[in-house]
Amino acid sequence: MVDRKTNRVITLEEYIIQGQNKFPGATGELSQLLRDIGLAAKIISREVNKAGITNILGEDGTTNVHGESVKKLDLFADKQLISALSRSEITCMVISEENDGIVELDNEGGKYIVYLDPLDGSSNIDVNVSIGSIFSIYMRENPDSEQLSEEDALQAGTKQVAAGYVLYGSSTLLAYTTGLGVSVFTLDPSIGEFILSDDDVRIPDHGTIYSVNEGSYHSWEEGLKQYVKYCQVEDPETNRPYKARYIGSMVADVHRTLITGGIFIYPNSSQYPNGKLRLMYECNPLSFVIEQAGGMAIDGKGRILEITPESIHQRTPIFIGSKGNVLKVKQFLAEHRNETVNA
Ligand code: AHM
Ligand code: MG
Repeated sequence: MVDRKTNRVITLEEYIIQGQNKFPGATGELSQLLRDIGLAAKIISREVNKAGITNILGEDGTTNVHGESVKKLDLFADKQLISALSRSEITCMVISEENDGIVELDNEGGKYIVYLDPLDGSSNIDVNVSIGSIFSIYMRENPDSEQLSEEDALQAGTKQVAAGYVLYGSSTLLAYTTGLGVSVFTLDPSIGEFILSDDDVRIPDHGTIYSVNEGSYHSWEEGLKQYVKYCQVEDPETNRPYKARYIGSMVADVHRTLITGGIFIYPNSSQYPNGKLRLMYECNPLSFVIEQAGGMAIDGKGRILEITPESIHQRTPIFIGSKGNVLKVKQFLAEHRNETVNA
């Protein structure tokens, strides 16, 4: 995307500074934090792209806090992001999928708390399929308290001051929101800069793609089974049957949903009674982005962003995407749960 006044491309750095200048008195700390994440994203992207030739692919041999095997690139991404966030004395603590408890940074006065999924979709790493990094940023609620604790970090998604993701796909892109719409940048590897590609992405109100792991069909509740059947029925008036697409990397599936419209679902099931995906570093940040683009994200009943968190690694079911599609699945779920829908 080209700056209309100067007729030249806009880099992530320039865009962040321009945004900051719109708020007289802004300290520039959030801008610095976003730039730090941008730097880590470039380093991770470089490593993801050459992973096959540097023996970094594959298992690390340990398991993370969820008992899942840790891939080497997961650890690399975790270290890069945490070290980037330690550079400027802005962030006091990080919570990451790869670490059991909170990670306190050596910045006592740091105002910000950052949640990270350093490398999402890790089962796709070894097979050259898109993966991503997700971030979610909060202000520390009690900046004067001496001891940092998990309680400081347990805030509802509505309190996020910024959130976004990096997608390592056919190109690397970074999308983020600070609550003023969604901006997307594409990495130009020849100059090592993220270049603005869209500064106000809008998700279509309705889409014709549904995205869910149908292998788990038999463990779903009845309302979801019926909704997926509805998606598959032929009805030219409503453009059905819809297309099914499932990458297995939430960042990639949600990014496609943002651009083309439709719905991504990771439901509760008999296998995962509370869903599989994590509220604080997967569902909240992506819900903030999708809502800012005009879409919707619910846990089957209420808004994801309004969930009061009880633990930093908590899971939630998620139904996220175009308003039309999310409202439709909500209706199916409610009908079969014998509830009334207040859409
Ligand atoms: P991860 O953070 O360990 O990579 O797990 C999260 C991923 C999501 O990216 C994706 O949507 C989901 O797990 C896929 O799970 P499944 O294989 O059960 O469909
Ligand atoms: Mg993940």
